[in-house]
Amino acid sequence: MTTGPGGEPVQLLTPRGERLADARYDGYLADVDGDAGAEVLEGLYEDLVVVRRIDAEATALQRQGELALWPPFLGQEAAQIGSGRALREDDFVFSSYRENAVAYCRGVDVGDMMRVWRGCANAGWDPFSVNMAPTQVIIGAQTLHATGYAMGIQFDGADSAAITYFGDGATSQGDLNESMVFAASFQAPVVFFCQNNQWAISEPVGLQAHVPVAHRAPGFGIPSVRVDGNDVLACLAVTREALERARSGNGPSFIEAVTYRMGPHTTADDPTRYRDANELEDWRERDPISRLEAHLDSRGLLDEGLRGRVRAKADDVAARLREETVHMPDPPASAVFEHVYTGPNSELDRQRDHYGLYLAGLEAGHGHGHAAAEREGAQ
Ligand SMILES: Cc1ncc(C[n+]2csc(CCOP(=O)(O)OP(=O)(O)O)c2C)c(N)n1
Ligand SMILES: [Mg+2]
Repeated sequence: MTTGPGGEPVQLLTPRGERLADARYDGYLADVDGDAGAEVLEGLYEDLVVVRRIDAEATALQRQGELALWPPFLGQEAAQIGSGRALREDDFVFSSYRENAVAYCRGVDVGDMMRVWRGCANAGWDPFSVNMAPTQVIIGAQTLHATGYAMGIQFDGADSAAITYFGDGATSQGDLNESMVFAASFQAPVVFFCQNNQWAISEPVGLQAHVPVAHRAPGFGIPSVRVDGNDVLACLAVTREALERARSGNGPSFIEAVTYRMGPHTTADDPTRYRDANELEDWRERDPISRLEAHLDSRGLLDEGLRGRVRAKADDVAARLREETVHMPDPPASAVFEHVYTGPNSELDRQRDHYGLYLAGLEAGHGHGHAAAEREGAQ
């Protein structure tokens, strides 16, 4: 397992914005340290601010009744932007529900991002137009899909890679452990990216992992690294290294990005019931955006021009997100029966007919749609 010099997570930007030299990872930040570095840093800053705004707007839309649910990623922006911006267009992402900032990096339209959370679609975007699979809610399942896809890349003889995102809680799932066995056995070009945000709903990570979760991967024969997940440059560098390993035929890698979920698990959760407010304050001091701002400032780059440009972009994206969400047409109720199986299925047909009768009963104004459907069903 790779860590920083004192055994702590790899850090290239301190919370005060100082850039730390690193013999191993500086080579992966040649663009950041080079002549066009200012542009790269400003791009990362814009991304962080824009995705935080997407998250805030979606949270507000849920509170206003326009979304059914939203899983905030507040505090996890650097882990997602750093890794997301390390990817190539032909790589493929398999994420959980929380990686909407990665979806932004892939070019997912912000309206499409909201489709599932408004209850309008099972998958919000076309996975093949952005090379990112639909949102996965079954904890850890996407890691199997990523490993299978990576084995496909090998069969094709291509040099792209798969990356899978999951949480600390997912590391206890069989699916992830099985994925790591396969990935190691076949040296599949897959990157396992764990966002350790310290909590699996109300369960603290310490309960299920008495040692850092990154310790587990070497037992499978997979090299791992623990990185400061609130440091966008460190996340970018370690993901670039892992992708390079995958592309050059050297197999899978495991990244544990140590970060913190500043908000609730989802908008249906109240974290004040199970966690200490002091913990939140401690992590606020490690905020990923303030850290990059401090660094930009130290390089004389954080002027009103940059702030204004970034704010205008965030305003524009948020306005588009809201506009597209509130005008999203409701699908017909019968759409829930579509795409369940690839072919006809008699049980599904029976349920569809039953539901049709129920709706017809309601429309006829009996107010007993269910009873009418039951009677029909019994005949
Ligand atoms: C197989 C499975 N078991 C349980 C759940 C319920 N569940 C939803 S989110 C969650 C916690 C996941 O925590 P973690 O992996 O740390 O991801 P995070 O939500 O913190 O990003 C659980 C147990 C589920 N969705 N799928
Ligand atoms: Mg978690």
